[in-house]
Amino acid sequence: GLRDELLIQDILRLKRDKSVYIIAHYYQREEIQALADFVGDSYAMAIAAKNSPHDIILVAGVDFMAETAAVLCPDKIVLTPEPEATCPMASNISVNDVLCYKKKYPESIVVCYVNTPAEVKAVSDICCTSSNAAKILQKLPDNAKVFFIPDQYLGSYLAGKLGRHIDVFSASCPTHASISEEHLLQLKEQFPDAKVLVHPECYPEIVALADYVGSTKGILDYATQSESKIFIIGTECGILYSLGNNNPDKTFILASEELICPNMKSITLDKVFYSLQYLQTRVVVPEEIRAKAAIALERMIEYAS
Ligand code: CIZ
Ligand code: SF4
Repeated sequence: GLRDELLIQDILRLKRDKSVYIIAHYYQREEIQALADFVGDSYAMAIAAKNSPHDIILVAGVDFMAETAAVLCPDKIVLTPEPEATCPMASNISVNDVLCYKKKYPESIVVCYVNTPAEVKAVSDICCTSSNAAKILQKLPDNAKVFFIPDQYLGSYLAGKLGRHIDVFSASCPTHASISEEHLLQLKEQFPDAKVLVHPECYPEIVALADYVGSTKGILDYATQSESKIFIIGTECGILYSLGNNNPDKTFILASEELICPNMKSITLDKVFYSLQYLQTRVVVPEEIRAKAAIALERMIEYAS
């Protein structure tokens, strides 16, 4: 409505006046993605933060994304419009979980999904995102004992795909868990021409029904390159904005009506406005943790490129 229009104008003015670079995730609300300087997955967001043209970065995403920017850019000011936008999967793993495993298997390699707190990255060997996990795992020695944290479904999907044993932690994403096999089968029957594109955070029985399994970026690229005109999408609904923008002639159907991440959606225009107005809330990672987490993240960037 009109109020949003005015708010967007105010945000764009503040962003320009204060030279703030806004980075948003594909799962953000449409209006937030529309006003961002950069939209991407968490890997691309990390690179964008490193290459930010401004010294103040506002991260529209959940806490681990803002922390990642703070870890990689110690000389920049990183803001979050909503410090309580957390990720339940990331919050489910602790430093102690990793240290216990390491104690048992000191020679193991701990691969942490980007969905982890900075202090967990700090005790991990290498970080990965869903767009580069397979590539990174393939570069590890064949005989290495690998502990993949925290997403059990992404971990076991990768183990199957790469044909290697991987120990996995037992957390998962409640949003991606909303897709039921029964409903997906119904949709496939209703739309027989549709290609099914799903995120590896989904349950294995959902992944098994997919034509393509991949990250948000992977899903976007697949949809754009595909000859097909209709797709069933198994990831958070925010992706529909970029899918639709890039493919105005194609139809996208969500695999569940509950593919809404409440934490991602807790970032609103109002909160972005206040964040820019008061340059709050600043995300600070204690230097001792930051320096160690940076090693895992920089290693990811090196191995993924
Ligand atoms: O890595 C990310 O950005 C997430 C959370 C999902 C994806 O597949 O891109
Ligand atoms: Fe975490 Fe799932 Fe939300 Fe992604 S969609 S931020 S994994 S809860």
